[in-house]
Amino acid sequence: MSKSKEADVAIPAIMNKLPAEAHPLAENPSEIASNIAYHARYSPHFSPIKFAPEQAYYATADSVRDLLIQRWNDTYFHFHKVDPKQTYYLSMEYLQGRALINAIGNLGVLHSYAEALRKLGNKLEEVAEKEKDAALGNGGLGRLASCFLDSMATLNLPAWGYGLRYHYGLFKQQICGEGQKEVAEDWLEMLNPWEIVRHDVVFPVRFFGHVEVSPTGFRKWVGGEVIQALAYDVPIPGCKTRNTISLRLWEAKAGSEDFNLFQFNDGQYESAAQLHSKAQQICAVLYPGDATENGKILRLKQQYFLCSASLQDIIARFKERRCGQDQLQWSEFPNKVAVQMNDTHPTLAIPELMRILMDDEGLGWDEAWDITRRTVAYTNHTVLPEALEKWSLAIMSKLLPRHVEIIEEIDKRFMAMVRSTRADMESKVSSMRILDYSNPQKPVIRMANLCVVSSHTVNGVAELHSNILKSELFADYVSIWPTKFQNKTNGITSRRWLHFCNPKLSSIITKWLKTDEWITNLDLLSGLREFADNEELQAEWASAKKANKCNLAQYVSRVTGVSINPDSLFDIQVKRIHEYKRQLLNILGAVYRYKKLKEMSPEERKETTPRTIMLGGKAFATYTNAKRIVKLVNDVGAVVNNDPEVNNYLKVVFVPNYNVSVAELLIPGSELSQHISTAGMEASGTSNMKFALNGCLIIGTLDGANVEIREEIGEENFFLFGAKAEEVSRLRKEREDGLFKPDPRFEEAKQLIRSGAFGGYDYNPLLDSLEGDTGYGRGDYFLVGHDFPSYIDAQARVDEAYKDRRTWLKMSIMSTAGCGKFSSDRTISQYAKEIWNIEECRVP
Ligand code: F58
Repeated sequence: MSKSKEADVAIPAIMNKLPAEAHPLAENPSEIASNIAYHARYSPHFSPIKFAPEQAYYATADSVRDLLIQRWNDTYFHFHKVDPKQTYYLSMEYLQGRALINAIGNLGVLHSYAEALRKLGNKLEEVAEKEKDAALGNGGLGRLASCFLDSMATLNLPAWGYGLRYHYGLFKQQICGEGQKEVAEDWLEMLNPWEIVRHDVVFPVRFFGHVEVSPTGFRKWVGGEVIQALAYDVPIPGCKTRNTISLRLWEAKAGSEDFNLFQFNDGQYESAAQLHSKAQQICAVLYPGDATENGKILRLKQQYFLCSASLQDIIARFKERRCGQDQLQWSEFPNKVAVQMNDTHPTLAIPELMRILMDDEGLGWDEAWDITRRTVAYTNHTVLPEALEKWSLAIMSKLLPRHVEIIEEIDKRFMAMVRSTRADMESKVSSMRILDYSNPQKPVIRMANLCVVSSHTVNGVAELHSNILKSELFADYVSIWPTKFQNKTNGITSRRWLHFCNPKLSSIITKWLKTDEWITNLDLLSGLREFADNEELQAEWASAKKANKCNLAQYVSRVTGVSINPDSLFDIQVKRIHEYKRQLLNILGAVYRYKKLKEMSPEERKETTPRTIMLGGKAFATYTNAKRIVKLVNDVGAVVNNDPEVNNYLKVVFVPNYNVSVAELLIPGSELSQHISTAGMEASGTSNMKFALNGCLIIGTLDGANVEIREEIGEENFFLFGAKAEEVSRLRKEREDGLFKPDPRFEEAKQLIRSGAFGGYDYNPLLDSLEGDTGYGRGDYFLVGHDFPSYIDAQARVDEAYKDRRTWLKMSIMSTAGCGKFSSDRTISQYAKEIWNIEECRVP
């Protein structure tokens, strides 16, 4: 080993000088440093000679864990003693991202940890970067669940999350010549210091089998395969409070009794451990492909595994807290338990609760139904028809025969109720009922209908979206249950999405507001409005933004090799790639800009506003057009960025592997962000809130939460364009009737791509989705062509506005100042009051 290499890996001298002593609850830098040294020495995960950032990360995390566990225990005991009504949030997805900075920040020891690590010869930021993202989700829905947990803890609410402990979370995206490549991401590869395995919390979960009927008519589900669900708890610390709640993730296991030693010794290794291998499949990956029947069964198994384990656990706790009482009062259950279903993925919680209450606890239908209905509530996150879950009755009957009986009974009783009370709705019954026999060969269960019929409350995630639910998707139900439907506009946690990811802007805000109370009371940001014109604030604001842009430019250069100019306008669109989100509109706009720049004289170019357009996001592995869009962005970037005539004025960058940690870098460095979905199609969006909160201006349509953001920050601070939601169906109709006349600028942009200017790949199939008037995947369903001219005009307004630095800075400050409403603390308080009926339960 060379000398310098040796020095690299040797334990720093300070580690030997510092006492390696356990100080599990330390809050001052010296004791924290000793505690980290203690963990490096006595809970080693590596050979003992190293203390490089990776080793430092694990020792630091172990040290933080001590403090977390103390508070998490205190919270558990406190809830147990007080026995308040508690909410259980059921979600197939959580996009937690990294935990270290968030944990020490919320615990109020961030600076002490930074100082302790400095004493040990490390930088907190470098150590924190060693953590892999926990990416147990696809996108907005999963990240929302994670923001909600942070707010539940911060608001001292008695609430828990339940989810699955996937071994491979969302894939890692690599960009190669062909475009996106998906690579498995083993986030648990080394070990996960943020979880506590609970060997005492294990429940059996059955699949397949059949229903036995006793002579008295009692029904019982038996046989099939039984897999064990084992709990892993992830402590979730609140901010400025001792309350630390749990995210309980289930892992699937088979027991030693299921291991056939005889077969194994006979050389039949696979069949000896068959159940182990089936158990292993359940939590192997997030969202397994469901094109095949096997894939469908596996996805359904995952959903049921989450629901069954969580409900058994909830019921066990309900009973435990009532032990000693002569008779359990089941009617009390909904006064103690609220279950929130994050979209339809955990719908099986409904028949599962019914099954447990009837078959295991011996309640009758009416009582079980009353309890279930008063317990569960459902959040809808989409109106896209292809995203509304439907399960084949045949598959469901095979996997969950007892649940199918229960679902059929719910369906039957629902139809009877409608027919007996609303004869006028007879014609609607077939579309409202749960079972859909429109193809009698292949009947399906409509999960959203099951949710609506069985929940006491149904909510959308932004005002526009909730109104669309009420007036379109669920309109018929509204006429039966007018008070069942609510709106809960989404929110984001200001801790992760401003305070921790943008410390520079955060300090400026605290300085000008003369308090850091805004971190837990985001409405206080409105106090910035009075300083929006102040030159001193504007100068500080601009310098924080510039520093963040430089930081981002370094990152982009590291991961893509493209150098970008921190003085150009940083324009970002990051989100899952989907045709309705219209990344294609963005890239067509970029192509049009490139073409115009090429046509200009060098003098004319100097008058333009230099731009760096960044896009990022993952495409579903089987979504062909989304993958073509990824490739197109990369191909356009390769040409534009290497064109010496224009590359001082325009760069197009695809930022690979967009995830929570990448978002934490991109958002603080952004100046303009694009939220440009076809109106009516994005339920809410939450990154729009994150960008606006960080002083980034939005170019966007009147869709999802954009509508409310624009209202809050002022229409003069928002670059609006495009068709409105109520115009969309008319515009589609007009197009079908051949009335659409494309703007010549739109034709120019498409033509340039078709000409092969961006390489030899055949983009015709992608661009053809924008042509014609009708047909599947044609006729420009997402109205890119219709909105293109107003988009280009809005972009021209952006270029002009950016030239006026003071006005731009004022708009940026006004954006942040107007974001108080979008705190997930506000959203969660509303759920607590208006849906769950739960109250604060603060640990003393
Ligand atoms: C998103 N849905 C909405 N679904 O699209 C977005 O507008 C909203 O802000 C967000 O929920 C939070 O309410 C979403 O992310 C998914 O990721 C599905 C997960 C299951 C597979 C299909 C996509």
